[in-house]
Amino acid sequence: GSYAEPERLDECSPRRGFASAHPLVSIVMGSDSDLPVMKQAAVVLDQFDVPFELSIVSAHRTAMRMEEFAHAAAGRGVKVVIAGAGGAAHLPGMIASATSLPVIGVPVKASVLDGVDSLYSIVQMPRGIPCATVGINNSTNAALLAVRILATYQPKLQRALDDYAHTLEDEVLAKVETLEQ
Ligand code: RP5
Repeated sequence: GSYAEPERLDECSPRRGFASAHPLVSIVMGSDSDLPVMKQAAVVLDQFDVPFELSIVSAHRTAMRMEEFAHAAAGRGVKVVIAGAGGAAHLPGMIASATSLPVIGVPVKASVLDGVDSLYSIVQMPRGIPCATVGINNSTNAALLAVRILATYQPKLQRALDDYAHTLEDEVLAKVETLEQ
């Protein structure tokens, strides 16, 4: 498609690569410097077998591309957008203003302000334009939230999320057991 990934992204490609023909989730980020944080979302979606795409869309440096991306996303079959950005992190909110799809913003720790600037930029949306916000650098939770949204109409994802929750629980209980021995 027109949002093919730049070459450098290939280096940390998870199992199936970054560009599904029919992505349900679109992961975008303001710069390839966000990739070390945002690739974790790709890994999680891959684990849940959710088709996704991943690319760079900058609100400031590629404003027209961002508009085009946001307007076209729903028509291409995308159900959820995950947008990561750092600093003056306008990307998630601006995408949310140009699509009615759910948008999940990931504040990336990118500047001397330690990501608090990114968090505030994403979380403080004006009334009427919602943008879900996860913790600083927590693209794992963005992906899991996207899976939860898709699970509202895909029962197999609901079951996979239940299994995932049990795995987390088992991991903690195993640690408790080790401590108590
Ligand atoms: C934002 O500015 C990006 O999302 C990135 O987090 C930050 C720095 O970008 P680079 O200058 O490294 O490209 O737009």
